[in-house]
Amino acid sequence: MMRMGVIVLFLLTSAATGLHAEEQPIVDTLRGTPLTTQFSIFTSWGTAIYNRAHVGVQFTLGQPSVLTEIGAFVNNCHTISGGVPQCPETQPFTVHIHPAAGNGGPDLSTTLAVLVLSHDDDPLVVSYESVATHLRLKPGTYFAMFVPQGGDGGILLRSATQPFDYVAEVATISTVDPQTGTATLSRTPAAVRLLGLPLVSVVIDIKPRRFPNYVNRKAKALPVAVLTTATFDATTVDPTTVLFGASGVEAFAVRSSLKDVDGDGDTDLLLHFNLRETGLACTDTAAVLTGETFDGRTIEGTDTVKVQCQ
Ligand SMILES: [Ca+2]
Ligand SMILES: [Ca+2]
Ligand SMILES: [Ca+2]
Repeated sequence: MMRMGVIVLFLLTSAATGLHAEEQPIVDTLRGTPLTTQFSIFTSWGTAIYNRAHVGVQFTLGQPSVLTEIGAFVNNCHTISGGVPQCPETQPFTVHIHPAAGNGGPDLSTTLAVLVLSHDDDPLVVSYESVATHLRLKPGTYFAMFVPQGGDGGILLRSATQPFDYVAEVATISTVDPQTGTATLSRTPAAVRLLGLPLVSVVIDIKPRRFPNYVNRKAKALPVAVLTTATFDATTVDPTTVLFGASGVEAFAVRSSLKDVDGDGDTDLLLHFNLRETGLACTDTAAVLTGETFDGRTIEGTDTVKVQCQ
């Protein structure tokens, strides 16, 4: 007689899976290096960053997204002479976000954000310096350019030997001379990480069930509904996180309620905004609503307006 072993499969379900929005790497060439690593500048090599050479990493978004963190192993100090740093008051690097231009490099005529990296204030070590952000971006190709402040300079880490041998993974890097606009594009090891979250597009209705959406600037309150659809449950939106206005960052809701606004049998979210706080101007033809769901997903919706200014 054969005895059959009993195999018990434990199906583990993680509360984190599918329930909580988690930042996902858009670019990650760190090769798993602990973010606390400090590489000695004397045994580190990298792409030079200075006022005639801004260095950036290319990234592509396949869906509307929120950029949540930009970081890199960088060091800045324009001169280290005989082992002694000659940069008494170094300022942190900044990061400029640009869309890609037709030639493949960054379009410097359009700056979507300027952010300031954290700063180790130690010219002799290369540290992971980063910034948290909440930048909403459409699908497309972009560059995060590392830009020095003043006459400073430094490196974006490529490789190091202390405290351990390290070579970053390859990223698509552009080096730009901001004075001439000359841009080069290369595949180069560079220790960079960009994190993001997919943006959930929602259907909103300004002045529910009315169209066109005439906005009388003399009115006090403006009602806006987030509609429940086959793919989105508006009751999952945390009303305290919602912002609405000309660009979607202006006004918090002064009150909110759950009701079937469009009469299709499911429950929608109805919000009221103080019109004066929305920043809507006579020339605006659309308004944007942004916010988060209770489980941390970022939402965005837009609707047309006709602002009456007479
Ligand atoms: Ca440093
Ligand atoms: Ca409407
Ligand atoms: Ca409904």
